[in-house]
Amino acid sequence: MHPFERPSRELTGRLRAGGALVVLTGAGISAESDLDTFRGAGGIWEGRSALEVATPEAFDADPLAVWRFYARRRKDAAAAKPNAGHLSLAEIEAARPDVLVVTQNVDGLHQRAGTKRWIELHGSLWRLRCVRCRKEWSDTRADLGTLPPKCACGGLVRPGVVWFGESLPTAAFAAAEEAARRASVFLVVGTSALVRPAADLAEIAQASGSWLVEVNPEETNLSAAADERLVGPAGRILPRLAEALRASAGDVA
Ligand code: BV8
Ligand code: ZN
Repeated sequence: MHPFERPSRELTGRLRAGGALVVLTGAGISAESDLDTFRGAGGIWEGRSALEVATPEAFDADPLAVWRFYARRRKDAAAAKPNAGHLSLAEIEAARPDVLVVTQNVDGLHQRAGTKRWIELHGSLWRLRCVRCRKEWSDTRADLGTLPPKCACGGLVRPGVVWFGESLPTAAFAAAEEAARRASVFLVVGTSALVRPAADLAEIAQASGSWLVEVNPEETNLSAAADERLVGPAGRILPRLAEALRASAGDVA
């Protein structure tokens, strides 16, 4: 299987035949919106271990330090704009009945790009949860003011994200797994595919007959298993996929 920059006939053919498309996205799709990835050079985790800021133990030990890390990410995500990668996925979804975006990202950029059918496997920066009364709510303010925020019940509030060692939301993961089993094409965009069980969805999809396509400028530990690799940034590759699907649908390009 050679790395290409243009979608193969197998890929466009399956989608033209009305096959279900599931897209698993990671931090790489938001890189061109100037949001740092986790593990690349200059990545979010660089200079600190994820275990210092993205585990329940880290939060228990120093809620303020963890909140400072997430407050920074909220500000960056609020200032970020969806890029051509996010927008192309929303365009593909608008033209087809059966598209689902399953994201590991917590930045909310898919929703801001117009994607309607999405699953957030790792929660969202824009959800908060009280550690005492367990209430969970949405809060889209870029700046929360005093940190750490407090619930009306007086309890400490934490970011509504899934930390390492915490289970993924059961219903969300079950729905993602079900969609992976049904997918005719499973597109993996901008993820190092290291974090599990999210990364397992690719194997589940391929084992159920999906055509597994990776969109990434780098090799990952999924690259060898992929049926097709589209090598390049999502902001360049995904508009090409949208264009190939428009052309094949007979639209005037
Ligand atoms: C759990 C929080 C267990 C929010 C995150 C086996 C099974 C289950 C669990 C495990 C397992 N083995 C190990 C585990 C534990 C752990 C895990 O996977 N560890 C790994 C690191 C070894 N998993 C967990 O703890 C999970 N929980 O399973 O609990 C359990 C079971 C039962 C009962 C109780 C407990 C929870 C995992 C979720 C952790 N939370 N984030 C936040 O702060 O964001 S994970 C974190 O990594 C982010 O959410 C991120 O989405 C995720 C994955 O990172 P990527 O998105 O892939 O980003 P990365 O930087 O790594 O890669 C970027 C890629 O983009 C690169 O490939 C790059 O080349 C590419 N790129 C760059 N530019 C572009 C581009 N691509 C396209 N275009 C570009 N322009
Ligand atoms: Zn509370």
